[in-house]
Amino acid sequence: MRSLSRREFLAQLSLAGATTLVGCQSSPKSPHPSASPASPAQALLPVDQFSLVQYPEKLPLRLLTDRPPQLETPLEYYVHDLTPNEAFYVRWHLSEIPTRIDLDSYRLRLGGHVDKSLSLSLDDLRKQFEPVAVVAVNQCSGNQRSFFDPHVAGAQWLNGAVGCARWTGVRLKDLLAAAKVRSGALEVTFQGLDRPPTSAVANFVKSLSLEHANQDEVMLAYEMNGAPLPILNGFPLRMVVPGWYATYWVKALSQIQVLDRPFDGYWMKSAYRIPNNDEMSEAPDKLAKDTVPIHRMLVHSFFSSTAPGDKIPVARPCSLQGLVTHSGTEVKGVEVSTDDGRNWQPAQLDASLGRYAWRRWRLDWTPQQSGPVGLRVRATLENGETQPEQQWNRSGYARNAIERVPVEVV
Ligand SMILES: Nc1nc2c(c(=O)[nH]1)N[C@H]1C(S)=C(S)[C@@H](COP(=O)(O)O)O[C@H]1N2
Ligand SMILES: [Mo]
Repeated sequence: MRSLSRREFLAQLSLAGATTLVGCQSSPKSPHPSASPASPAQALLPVDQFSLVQYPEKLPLRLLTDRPPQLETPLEYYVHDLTPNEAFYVRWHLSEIPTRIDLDSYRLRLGGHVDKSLSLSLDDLRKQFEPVAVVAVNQCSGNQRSFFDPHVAGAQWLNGAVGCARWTGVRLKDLLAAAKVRSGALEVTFQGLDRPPTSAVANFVKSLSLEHANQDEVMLAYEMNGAPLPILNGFPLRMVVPGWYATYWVKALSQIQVLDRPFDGYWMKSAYRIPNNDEMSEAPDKLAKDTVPIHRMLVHSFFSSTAPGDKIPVARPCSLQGLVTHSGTEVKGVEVSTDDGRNWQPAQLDASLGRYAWRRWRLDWTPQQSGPVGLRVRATLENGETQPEQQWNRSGYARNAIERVPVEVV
């Protein structure tokens, strides 16, 4: 992809928005703002239950918290195969986030259990290492947390803490090779420029095993969809860990440390842990004793065309669609039920955008009678991994139960 100037990029977005048709809601409109913003600069109206706010370089997004910013992508933007940078969700943990970065003084430092520590400007990274690109899904561990029953504390995301982008940058393994990792190295840690308000809160530091850090697909990205990263999404450089939840995708990356021992920082040892089983699931009255750091994304599918409470006209063709997220195994099939799970029909799949991308599904449906309907969707991967009816954990992570979207045929 040729890199676009910001103005050209915005122009493309508004074009895409204006020509894409979604959903089949009758009026009054769904609680979500209407699709196809005429121009990305044009503010969408705030709608009932939540307010939209506009941050620098961003379209109006759904506000969850403002310090630190947690901003959700409204459903309408999931018409795009690559989520526009301006609409991409935002999640930070610490209140002191970078708001201005001077590229003259910015350096990425790599040190620890290596023979040759590195200190690289963004220009050095671009010039000294081979550029690579991947289309990959970035999904917060807490995406869809608001749907857990019983309710779980934490940011109450709907479906919008996920996006898919084309990330361009350099392979982490090429930097590790340049630094000559010493034998006995075990793990690699990553830290950005954000800081806690007081020393009582731990710096946001994440780790990967050295083996994972050396996989081909693990990257440090300086571009997102052909443009520099928005500051809220990690300018000038962020980790991209395809197939894994976004908690490892450290933003405004400034320090990489190679360790010869396991890392036991707060954000690995205490936070972002899940029950140690394939379903990442436990029961509220029988919490798992054994937990592990969250890792690969579980398969999950959702409706991008349709929101709870939508009114769908009777006897008119309605094109349902949505997306499947997963950790990098081919999608075998997607099934949709328009009668609350009694009958399931295969949906059509769009062409794959790449191993780590999401996959769009579509199904045309002409409802025959009016009344309330429960829409459901479930995806299965080639390795047999599929979505369960029930799944729950105390932190509200990695939700992948089969969703139900209640709508009204009118
Ligand atoms: N430096 C830094 N990087 C971070 C975080 C953070 O708090 N600080 N949060 C992580 C989490 S939990 C998520 S979900 C993603 C969100 O990425 P986004 O804001 O670009 O959507 O960033 C990850 N990288
Ligand atoms: Mo997250």
